[in-house]
Amino acid sequence: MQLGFLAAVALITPSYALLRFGCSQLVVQRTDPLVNPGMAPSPHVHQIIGGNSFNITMDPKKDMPASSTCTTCQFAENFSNYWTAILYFKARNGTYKRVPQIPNSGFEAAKGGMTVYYIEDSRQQAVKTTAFKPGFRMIIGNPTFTTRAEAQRYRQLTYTCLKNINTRSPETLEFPDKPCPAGIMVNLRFPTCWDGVNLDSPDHMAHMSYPESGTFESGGPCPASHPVRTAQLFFEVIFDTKPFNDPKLWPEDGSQPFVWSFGDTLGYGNHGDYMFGWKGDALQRVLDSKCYVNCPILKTQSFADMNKCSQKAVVDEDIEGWLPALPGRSMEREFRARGN
Ligand SMILES: *[C@@H]1O[C@H](CO)[C@@H](O)[C@H](O)[C@H]1NC(C)=O
Ligand SMILES: *[C@@H]1O[C@H](CO)[C@@H](O)[C@H](O)[C@H]1NC(C)=O
Ligand SMILES: CC(=O)N[C@H]1CO[C@H](CO)[C@@H](O)[C@@H]1O
Repeated sequence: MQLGFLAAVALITPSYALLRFGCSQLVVQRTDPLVNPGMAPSPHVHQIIGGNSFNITMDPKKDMPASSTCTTCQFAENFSNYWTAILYFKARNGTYKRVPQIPNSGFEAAKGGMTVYYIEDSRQQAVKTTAFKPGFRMIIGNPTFTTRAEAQRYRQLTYTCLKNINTRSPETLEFPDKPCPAGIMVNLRFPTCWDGVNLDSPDHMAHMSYPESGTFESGGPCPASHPVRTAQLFFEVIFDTKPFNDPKLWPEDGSQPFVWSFGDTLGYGNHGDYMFGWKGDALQRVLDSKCYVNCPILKTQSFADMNKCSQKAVVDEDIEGWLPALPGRSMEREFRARGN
């Protein structure tokens, strides 16, 4: 969705809620309190955004928002955490370099990070959109996936090859196979049907479901097992691949040179994590008030204040230099297409 498009429709005041806000990077390191609680380093590098109470262990029974003192997101004082893996460029000589991140159009002054959306279904107005509850968390995607068929199980985890910062299509399930003039945007849309009971589940996914038929966008109904309709959580993450676009830097075998921090050179292991941190019923009130892009009931902070909020990495290792192997991985464990 383009900012120009949003700005144009904002004038006609739609009757559904859509929050869109930029978040700077909080910390980039090998931790993952959902999949590997207590582990530092965890198996692969993540970039984390949001409230600064983020920690290697996060007890859902504790009120995490209350212990944050700042957030890297534009809407101040609401302290959810959001994270994804990061991308590396693999040089012909076998070394890896972290691909820098750039903010979205409209959020140019933010420090890397990502754009976060909470989108209410625009078609089924008769069905109430329920906000996530304190203690709620979820994951979408699976870093062990190596085939297209596997990737298709989690719809809507995609890549956009940016011709310019506003390019929004086409979306592909695998990494773009040609240099992208303005970078690669990673799109992560989370499922929108909740079982209404569990704030989490052993795989961090089973308490959520995609619509029974169709998609969220087409107004597909939620299945009986997961009857509660939530807002669609959606991340856009832009990796600045421009410094690596010279064909002379690309692999001689014609493959593309980018690799996720967990060793995936195809893109099928794309995944994202969410830990709800809105205070009390703040998100429900936002949805009920049909806030559209701008949300006067929320306090907005400046880019300078967002950028100021950061955390010192607890894992002390080089993730930025030209590295002989991906942090936490040996080169042998990097995987390529099965049967390719
Ligand atoms: C993380 O948790 C540890 C142990 O409870 C605590 O000492 C530390 O202050 C926490 N860090 C942050 C940023 O809250
Ligand atoms: C490997 O290649 C990169 C990119 O061409 C270069 O910057 C780096 O210095 C090289 N490293 C070694 C050890 O040759
Ligand atoms: C800490 C906190 O909850 N901050 C704000 C989050 O957003 C709501 C708006 O819905 C505010 O009322 C809170 O003060």
